[in-house]
Amino acid sequence: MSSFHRDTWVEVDLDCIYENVQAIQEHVTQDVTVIAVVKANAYGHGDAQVANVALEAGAKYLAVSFLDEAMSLRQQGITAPILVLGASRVSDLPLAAKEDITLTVFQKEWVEEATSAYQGSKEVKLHLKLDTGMGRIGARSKEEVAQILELIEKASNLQTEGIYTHFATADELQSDYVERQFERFHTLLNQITNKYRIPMIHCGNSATTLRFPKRIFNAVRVGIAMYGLTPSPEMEPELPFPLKEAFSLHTKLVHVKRLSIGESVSYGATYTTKEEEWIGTVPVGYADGWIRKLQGMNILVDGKLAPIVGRICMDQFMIKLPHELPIGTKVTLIGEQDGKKISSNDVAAKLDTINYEVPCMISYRVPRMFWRNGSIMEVRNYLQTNH
Ligand code: PMH
Repeated sequence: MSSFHRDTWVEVDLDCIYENVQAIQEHVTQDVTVIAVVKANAYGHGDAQVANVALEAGAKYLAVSFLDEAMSLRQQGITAPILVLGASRVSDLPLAAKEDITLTVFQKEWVEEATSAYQGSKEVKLHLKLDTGMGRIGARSKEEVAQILELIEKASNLQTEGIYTHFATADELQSDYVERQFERFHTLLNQITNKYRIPMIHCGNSATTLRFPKRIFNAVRVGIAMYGLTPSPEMEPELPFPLKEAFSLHTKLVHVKRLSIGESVSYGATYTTKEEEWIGTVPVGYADGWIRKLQGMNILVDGKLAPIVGRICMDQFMIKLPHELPIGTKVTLIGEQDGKKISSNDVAAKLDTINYEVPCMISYRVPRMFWRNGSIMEVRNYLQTNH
């Protein structure tokens, strides 16, 4: 277990993630493979810790964005299958083979190059990505899909294990666009499935999985819901089961002072006291991902809301305290105190962004503390290299 030497930390409640994955598995039935999306350090929650608990709860596959993220999981002892969702280099095929990592393919040229460049004897599993309207990566035409599958079929060391697409608007209750994507996916699949036997077919992110559990083929790629966050505010009233938010962020007051009327706080002197005020200094700043736009946000101290006053600095900011409080008093930026809660949704609303961005933006300077079965299971300080 690593140690840390600053009084600022993230808590990840792995019990919440366990329960969310179980609920998702029940929702889609046991026949459907849950692929736990743990890219970007599991949306800031800790890649290996989340992966392990998701696998314990029933997930059978993991997904990351690029090969280094998959390697990070392997280096932490994870042996479950891992799908890389983004682009990989042809020259990394031997590494993917050695580490048993599944790659996404979506270009005929890439597959052509791969079939000539990769001469290894060990088979590499591939999932073919189709672009049905996301407009990001994916083969779009019937012709290209057929050519890619044929090239892979001919290569003895490549296997098409899966075929998938990604929806752009599944979290919007207005369903026209997602219906069009479903339709295009079906059309492309129809020409393939009588010719090839592809074991895994998937199109579901969290929103699709929660809203259309009967239409998600035989696997789902679930990220945000596993972390206990709703894919969009408009889906909140529609949730088929409650989600448990796993991520919280805490710190402690490092300095407390009383300012008299007319005194200013922080860079630019943008905040001036209107009365005698108790001001607390909090050792978190924009380099921790707590960005300057959060000036004015309320956070929790002593069970009460307290506003951030003055500009947020790189490593510290100030709050207006409800009254005098001792140094060392716990401050909660995301999470609960005395029944009051600040959700990642609230931070996202303040920043005019989506909740996905909030745990992702809390930087590697902030250690993660992992709770499991009601007690601390592990602490990870990313600034220590011997973790
Ligand atoms: N599949 C793919 C291909 C993805 O890119 C993502 C998330 C997921 C599944 C999981 O989605 P969920 O978290 O909504 O369940 N990708 C992204 C992204 O690129 N930006 O925000 C989320």
